[in-house]
Amino acid sequence: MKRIVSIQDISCIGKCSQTIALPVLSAMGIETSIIPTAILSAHTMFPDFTFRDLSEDIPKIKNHWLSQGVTFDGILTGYLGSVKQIEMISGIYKDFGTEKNLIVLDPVFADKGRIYPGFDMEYAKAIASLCSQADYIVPNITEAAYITGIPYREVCDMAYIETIFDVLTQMGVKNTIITSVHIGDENGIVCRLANNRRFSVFRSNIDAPFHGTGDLFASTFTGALLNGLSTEDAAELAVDYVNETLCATLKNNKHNWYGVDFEATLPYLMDRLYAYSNSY
Ligand code: PXL
Repeated sequence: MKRIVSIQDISCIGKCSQTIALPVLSAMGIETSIIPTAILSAHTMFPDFTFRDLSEDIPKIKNHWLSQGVTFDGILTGYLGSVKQIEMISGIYKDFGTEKNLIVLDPVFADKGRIYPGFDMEYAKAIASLCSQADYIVPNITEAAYITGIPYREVCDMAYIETIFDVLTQMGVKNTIITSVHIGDENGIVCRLANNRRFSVFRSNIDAPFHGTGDLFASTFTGALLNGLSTEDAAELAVDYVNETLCATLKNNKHNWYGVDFEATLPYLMDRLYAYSNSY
């Protein structure tokens, strides 16, 4: 069985980060270890959330694992609490990264043109410096704009995306998937791989302002890669699972305003995953 470590916060209410990564990766057949970077009473869409920084624990957890000879097939990083933690994660990549394992970084700090509460431009610059250490980065379009220093545009086209890719390449980033790209009536992802191959996956736009969909994409994409899917298939599966989940959430008129019903669509994810696995 493949083993991954998911490094992101625990939000006690409001499905996102670890409370999405853990169940989704486990359901995809991957042993999922975690490093919680912070504990919040609820994700930051809630007013007055509490925040406990767990930075002190990160080196202790890392050193214990090193003393036990623990290894990972994958490292998935999401929401981090501070610039100091970015340096710690860089150390984790150096200590646990190998030629063979997979490092996926979701540089979570902004969406829809705005930086999330608690983050600033200093954080954006610091996370940009971590991007070249990952095998894949999966920023949304807002984060990609901040990381590259290119002004965010709500209405974008492929020429704009190419400008972002060019800067990311200059920064030494290997493979990038930009999410939440709206073009016309569609929403999707655009990918540029290290061998300069490009592809995109677009579906009809679903207008639903839920938190956690980026985390759902990153977890599913990473889990699919660890299950042996190609980058294209992993990205398509992740887009479709997020869309299926948004549709199911909106159909449930008792859904919460603060999170998606991804549990309801896990059977869809399993069916699709097995179909891909059997087709190779
Ligand atoms: O979904 C990303 C995310 C993760 N963790 C926390 C968040 C958010 C988005 O706002 O607030 C705490």
